[in-house]
Amino acid sequence: MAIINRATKELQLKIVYYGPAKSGKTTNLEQVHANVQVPDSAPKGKMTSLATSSDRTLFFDFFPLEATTIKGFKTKFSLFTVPGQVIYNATRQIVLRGVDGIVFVADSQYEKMGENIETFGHMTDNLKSLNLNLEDIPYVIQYNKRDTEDAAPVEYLEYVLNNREVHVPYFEGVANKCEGVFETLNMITKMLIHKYLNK
Ligand SMILES: Nc1nc2c(ncn2[C@@H]2O[C@H](COP(=O)(O)OP(=O)(O)O)[C@@H](O)[C@H]2O)c(=O)[nH]1
Ligand SMILES: [Mg+2]
Repeated sequence: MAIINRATKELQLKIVYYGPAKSGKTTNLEQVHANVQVPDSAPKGKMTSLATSSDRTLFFDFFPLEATTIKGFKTKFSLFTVPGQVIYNATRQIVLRGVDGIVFVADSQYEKMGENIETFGHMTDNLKSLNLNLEDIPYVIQYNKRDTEDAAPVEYLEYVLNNREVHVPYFEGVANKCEGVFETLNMITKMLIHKYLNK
């Protein structure tokens, strides 16, 4: 649900980074926040934390430097992470409300495969309870932690996590070194801009 502000001629799109605990969602957001290029006239928002007890939901807004004017509207992106632990499922559901695009940050390590699959399933369920279908929401997958010793081959991850009717773009990541972070973000923003341009 894109937010259209006719007074300021802004279109606001919400991107949620979803995935199991410790897969690197917060690291992705921190890297984007630290390194994203924005126009001088529109500084990026502060990284804001919506504190739950021990895990955090983070978000910030920015206007990309590159021209992203859609039908005369400037496009602002709001990036959110969800708390990783299953006990915060209520929060994760709230964060998904009004989502326009999703980055699913998977942990490449073999031992995390069960958690990856389970979290993907919970995400689909949480969307359903908000009357949203994954099929209608642009999303990409990031296979993060490619630098770890027991990282599964990408072909395996693709087979396990990207085997739905529509095969979505995926990226390999080493988020703490900012590898794959902007490739992932650029793709989801491109997909969203494409979607709203063609409306
Ligand atoms: N080795 C490795 N560690 C990573 C990578 N990305 C994130 N981390 C680390 O993994 C831990 C969990 O990351 P975090 O972003 O907090 O995960 P979140 O729970 O999904 O938000 C932190 O210690 C990060 O520094 C990566 O690509 N490789
Ligand atoms: Mg986090």
